[in-house]
Amino acid sequence: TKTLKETLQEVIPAKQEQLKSLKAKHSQKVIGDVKVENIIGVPALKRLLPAAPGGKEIIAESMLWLLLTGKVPTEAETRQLSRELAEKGDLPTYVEKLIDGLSPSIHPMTQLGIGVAALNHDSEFQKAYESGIKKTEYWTHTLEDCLTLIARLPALAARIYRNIYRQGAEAPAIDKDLDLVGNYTALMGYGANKDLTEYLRLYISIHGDHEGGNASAHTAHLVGSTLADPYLAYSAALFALAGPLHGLANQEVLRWQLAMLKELGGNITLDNIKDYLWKTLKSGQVVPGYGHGVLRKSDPRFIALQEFCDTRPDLLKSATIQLVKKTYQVAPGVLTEHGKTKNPWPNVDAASGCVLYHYGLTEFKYYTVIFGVSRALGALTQLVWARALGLPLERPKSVSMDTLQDMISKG
Ligand code: NMX
Ligand code: MLT
Repeated sequence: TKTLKETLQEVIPAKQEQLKSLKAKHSQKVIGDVKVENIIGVPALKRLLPAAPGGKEIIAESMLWLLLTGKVPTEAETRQLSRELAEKGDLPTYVEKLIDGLSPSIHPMTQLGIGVAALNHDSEFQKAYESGIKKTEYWTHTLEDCLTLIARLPALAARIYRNIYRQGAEAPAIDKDLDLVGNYTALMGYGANKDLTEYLRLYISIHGDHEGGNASAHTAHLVGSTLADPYLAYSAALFALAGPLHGLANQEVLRWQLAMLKELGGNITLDNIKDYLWKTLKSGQVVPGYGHGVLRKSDPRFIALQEFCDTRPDLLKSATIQLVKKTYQVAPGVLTEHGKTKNPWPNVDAASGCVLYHYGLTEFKYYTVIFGVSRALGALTQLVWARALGLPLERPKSVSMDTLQDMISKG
């Protein structure tokens, strides 16, 4: 069985040639709009990618392999990657001490960003860069850092969870025979909760990537384009993810739903939900979990999470999940009538938190951290490829409004 690095070594030269030829022959050609729906869809991924032993849902390792290499991994490749990540997964003591020293009142996302940035203490890329490696070698050291970072994220994120919400709870050792998410839930103290673990496998796989242009992955790309190491680039990405228009919507949806449940009491009718939606909009707030920068239909990841719920009778009885379903019946109409958003349909965040809540992970301020563990898959893949293809420093042109007006008036 080939390792992930060996597989990448085979794939990269062809892509480098492809980029060279595209630039030489077609750099001025406009290719039109690419929609997310035109790219490989969630249902196909669910069918193709290996699950955990005994599980049904996609796991982070198979998604990472696909994202990095463009190939569907075999069962053996997936297990080998799980083991590699588990072996790299322990947190260095200096990061444990740093995180333990933070006040539990500091937001979990801030803590995650701090911990990830501090992990750059051990950056292979940084060391290799200082020793004067060639540009063609950048990607291998970047890959090393990216795999170490992905491997350590569960221990870091779980430590933050325990410090804030389960003070004094002991964490088990990382199980070398378990997948990344299996270890993550065990480290948080939910190892016995098999339903939550399966849900998190799906959640973490499908939140991993959404083109390169989403705010967090794009931030990692921008910072990475300065040749900052992957830890710094991903730490920056996490702070983009922590904004309420992006990943924090995960937490905001739950906060908004619980406030609605409290206000409506037992009266969860479609008309009452409509009124609550209008109240939210009239007070100048956005409806969290609805709208999107590029999607113009229900997010396929929202649908995948709904399907997860639809096959489990216990989930269908949950008050928060019923609320998600009822809100979906009326919110698109209300948002269309409101007339502002280009996309009145739900995004992934409209559904993701309520299942966590039902399975007992009720601390919704923590939810975006889980998104942060996941988004590393896509953002760091992009960084490896940026280095393999030698992409340049990102520097968009910036002009003042006066200059712009001048340019327009001169035609
Ligand atoms: N509720 C109320 N107003 C909305 C909503 C919404 N859910 N979505 C968009 N609008 C408004 C938006 O604020 C803007 O208003 P204005 O002209 O006053 O500035 C107008 O509609 C046009 O926005 P769009 O072009 O449709 O959306 P844009 O690309 O600017 O923003 C989001 C995309 C996702 C930021 C926006 O839809 C939003 O704020 N949604 C709620 C927050 C959310 O769920 N974010 C999570 C996104 C997914 N993720 O994980 O990152
Ligand atoms: C994401 O997964 O990052 C969101 O769907 C937002 C986006 O793609 O812009």
